[in-house]
Amino acid sequence: MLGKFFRKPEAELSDRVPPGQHLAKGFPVLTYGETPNISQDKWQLKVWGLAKPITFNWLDLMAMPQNHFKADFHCVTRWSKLDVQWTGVKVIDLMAHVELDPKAIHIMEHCYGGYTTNISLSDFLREENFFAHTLFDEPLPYNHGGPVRLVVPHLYAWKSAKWINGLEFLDNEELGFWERNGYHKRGEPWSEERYGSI
Ligand SMILES: Nc1nc2c(c(=O)[nH]1)N[C@H]1C(S)=C(S)[C@@H](COP(=O)(O)O)O[C@H]1N2
Ligand SMILES: [Mo]
Repeated sequence: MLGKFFRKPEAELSDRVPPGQHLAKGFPVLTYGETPNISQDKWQLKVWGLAKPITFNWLDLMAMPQNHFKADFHCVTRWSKLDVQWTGVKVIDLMAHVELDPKAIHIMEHCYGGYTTNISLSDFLREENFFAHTLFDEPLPYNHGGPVRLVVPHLYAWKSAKWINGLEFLDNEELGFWERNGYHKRGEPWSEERYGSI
């Protein structure tokens, strides 16, 4: 049956939509707290902890290889959006400028506004992860994390830090904001790693 809004049959997309998820209409905004207003020329990404400290700014990011990405986006509150189109810089390309201490195996992602989320080094250093500054060919809007956010397609979207401003390299797993409040430490959507063991 074709409704006013055509949607592909679920079966056709079942290999794209993880268990317990449904497709969102549009691209919802999910933010805990205030939306920071950081202009491109004020934005900075600092690296510290078990890495040689370095700070990247907007021009540094623009000087790195730029790529287009198409990625599925899965929020643990059970909506998914397929084929989101972004432009940005691969995590591995930015990380080529970072000198890591070999003891670094975990990361705390820090953001303007105080949000944090943790990720292992191996989940972070994947080919498909990127720092996004453009969404569907428009500058990334503030509410979706502009000027720059991280996108980690293979984990639930709470790991995709908006307004990212810091990478803290660690030799142990510390918990970020949602992880301290009951979410899973890793958050892999195909195995429904939604909640942590309390
Ligand atoms: N800084 C920050 N990053 C964040 C969040 C947040 O509240 N603050 N929410 C997370 C959650 S739970 C989701 S689902 C996605 C939502 O991204 P969107 O608002 O662009 O859809 O951002 C993630 N990154
Ligand atoms: Mo989310």
